[in-house]
Amino acid sequence: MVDRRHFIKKTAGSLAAAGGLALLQRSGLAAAGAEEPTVPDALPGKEALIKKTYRPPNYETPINYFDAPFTPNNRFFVRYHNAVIPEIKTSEWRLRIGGDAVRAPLELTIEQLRRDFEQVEIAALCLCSGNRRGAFQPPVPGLQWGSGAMGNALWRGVRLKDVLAGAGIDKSALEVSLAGADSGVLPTTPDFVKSLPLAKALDENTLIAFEMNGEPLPHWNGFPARLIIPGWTATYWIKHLTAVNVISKPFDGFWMKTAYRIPKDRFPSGQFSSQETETAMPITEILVNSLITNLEDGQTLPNAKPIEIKGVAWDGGNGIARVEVSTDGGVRWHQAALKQDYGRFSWRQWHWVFDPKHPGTYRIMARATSHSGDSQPPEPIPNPSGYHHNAVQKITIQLA
Ligand SMILES: Nc1nc2c(c(=O)[nH]1)N[C@H]1C(S)=C(S)[C@@H](COP(=O)(O)O)O[C@H]1N2
Ligand SMILES: [Mo]
Repeated sequence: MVDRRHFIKKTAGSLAAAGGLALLQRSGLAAAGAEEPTVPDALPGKEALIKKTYRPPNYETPINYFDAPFTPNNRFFVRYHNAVIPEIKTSEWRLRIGGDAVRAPLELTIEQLRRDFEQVEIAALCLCSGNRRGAFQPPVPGLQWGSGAMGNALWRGVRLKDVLAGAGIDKSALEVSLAGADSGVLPTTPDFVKSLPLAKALDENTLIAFEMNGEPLPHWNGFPARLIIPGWTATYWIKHLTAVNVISKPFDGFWMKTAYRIPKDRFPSGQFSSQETETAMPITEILVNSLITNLEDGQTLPNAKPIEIKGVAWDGGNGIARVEVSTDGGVRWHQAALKQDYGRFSWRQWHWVFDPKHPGTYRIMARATSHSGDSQPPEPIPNPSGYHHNAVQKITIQLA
């Protein structure tokens, strides 16, 4: 029997070559997406991912896909705040550099961007601020992400600082605001616009990327160009980038002033003083964290053979010094082996072989420590929007 779900999946798949929500909208399938359970699990051009919402598209990656050092483009998570996501033709795309603190506004085509500036490649983890929000107790409002709102990739592009140098920065410059081509359905919806402190915009690792894992960016991950801010959570990694403004005043849009903020007293300094109040600051640097990628909570395994426990660990750019694994709920810890180092902004794969002597229940935990000496807390740090969940993971498995 070809049920509706199957039909839509197939239809979505056949749209993959052309790609894009606009096609789904034209085919009338997008309307079905909002409320009905019979929506595709695979966006055009993507493999089936875990759907949180369809409009706007929010899909997380199943954690067993994190078994590779780089997350394949067609398995990479997708996160949008607004539902109107135009399909951009490279010939029509322009990047506009402006703002009140720029000397000579610039407009660049994708060819100019590729040709006129030095290209660099960097491995970096793209991590949603709200990854693991669904694990907060008590629950907090927002998308109830599991652990798959992240992905590690090799990004190729040009330095934002080189592009800004082309326009010339005035002494009055304070922040750099960033906007993409997507927008809300209603004119009243605030556009997803973010800003960076000038120093971070001028950091040599801050890129305007046009390639991901050796291929053009997928539509859903920001084609034809997006920001890469290695070490900072992905809220600043603006997709379908169209406007970069160098400004002399703190940017006061909704997504800076109201959203993506954390209490100042509970987290390390945010490095974004122009956006801080007495009590709150924007979320910025990624905290040290780890994830077990090949075991599930509640899983039953045969006792007969050794189990290789595998995972990934990351932080905001100091790099991972060690990962320890416990199988007895944190009484004893064993040092895991770290795999290849792709640079301080990449996650690091690790593994450790557990050779259980008896059947029974085991509490598996993993704990990463960065080169700065920071380690994961036993419980997540409470904050109203459920960001930065980096508590030590606890998984219970049965060996039968
Ligand atoms: N244009 C645009 N860029 C955006 C967003 C968005 O809604 N629109 N969301 C940001 C957030 S919060 C995240 S987590 C990342 C997700 O990147 P991905 O969809 O490529 O995985 O994109 C960022 N860039
Ligand atoms: Mo995010």
